Amino acid sequence: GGPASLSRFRGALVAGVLGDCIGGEFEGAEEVPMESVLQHLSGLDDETKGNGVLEYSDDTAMTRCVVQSLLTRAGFDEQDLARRFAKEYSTSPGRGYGNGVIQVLKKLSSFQLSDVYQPARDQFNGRGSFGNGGAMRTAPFALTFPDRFARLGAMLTHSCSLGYNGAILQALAVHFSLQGALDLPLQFINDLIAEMEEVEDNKEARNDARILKEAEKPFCERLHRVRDLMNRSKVSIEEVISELGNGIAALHSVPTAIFCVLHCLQPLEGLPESYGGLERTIAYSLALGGDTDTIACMAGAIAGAHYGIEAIPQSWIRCCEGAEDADVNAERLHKLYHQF
Ligand code: 8NA
Ligand code: MG
Ligand code: MG
Repeated sequence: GGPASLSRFRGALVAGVLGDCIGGEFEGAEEVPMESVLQHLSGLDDETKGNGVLEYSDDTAMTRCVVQSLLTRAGFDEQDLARRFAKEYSTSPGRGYGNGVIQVLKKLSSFQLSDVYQPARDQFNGRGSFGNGGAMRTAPFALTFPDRFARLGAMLTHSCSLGYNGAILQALAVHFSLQGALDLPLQFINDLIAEMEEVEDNKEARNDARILKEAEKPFCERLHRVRDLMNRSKVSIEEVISELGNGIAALHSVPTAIFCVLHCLQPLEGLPESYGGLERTIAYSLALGGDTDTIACMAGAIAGAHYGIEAIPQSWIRCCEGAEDADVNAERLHKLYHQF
């Protein structure tokens, strides 16, 4: 509890929105020169802009559903959350949802649905989605019970273990960061590996990994790569992309987001000296290209939890749709959690 924890939680929810809104500019781009990133970011300081000019996408739209559901139901309620996802999609279908998840969201609108997890199970010939759509919306779960809620919250759309385990990893990363764990980066990554060793230690995970020709414990393997990259003195963008990925699969984006945060704890060559760690993290995430909005959203949430709300530039908040809402709701959710 306490003011430190409130600042961190506000930071997590607000910086997640910023990553999504600011990162949308480069979503799907194969190569993003740092120069373009810095130009985009310096445009946010332009006083003539501002007041929500950068719209949020599916990442924030779904995170807002999670927040509203937790607040309204005072806890996790899959029926309520499923209804909110479906309603949000039918109200604003143009927020850049993944091609597969749209089918789930349409089915979730149906009134006579007895099992809200069934539409997700039917995806991709019964394999379920391994996209990062479950992981991108987990920050609100990170204050308490991150693994259980993140898993259930993700399974409403992502029933493949490589999808929902990515959501668990992202929630755990935000959870540890909220507790100040990034003060000891090596301990942080080792703790995540230890947690994921257990999370991936079951039949479903091993089966999915085998079918998709991944390592026996795919997220653990990727986290080991993150640790190897952390320990290197110089790492190029190309190496990060080839080792960790920048794609729409949770496996190719959650460990990447974690790496972005770790890599940006110290000043980086090629980034303005005026930048703090939070700005560095967002800038670096965008420079990777690929699924930039989602990777910046996830990295933003982890970094925001570490640096706190005070580290976030006001001008960035003013430019991003939904950033002020996220701040107000973070306070409400923080209050609610501390009644438990
Ligand atoms: P999803 O569940 O539709 O998954 C995204 C994509 O991953 C699918 O459309 C498939 O191509 C692929 N995929 C997932 N699981 C499987 C599987 N088992 N077998 C084969 N292919 C599979 O959507 P999501 O909610 O996970 O979203 C992931 C990303 O897509 C997010 O970054 C989101 O922003 C979105 N996205 C949107 C745009 C856009 O048009 N604005 C561009 C890129 C990504
Ligand atoms: Mg998006
Ligand atoms: Mg995306």
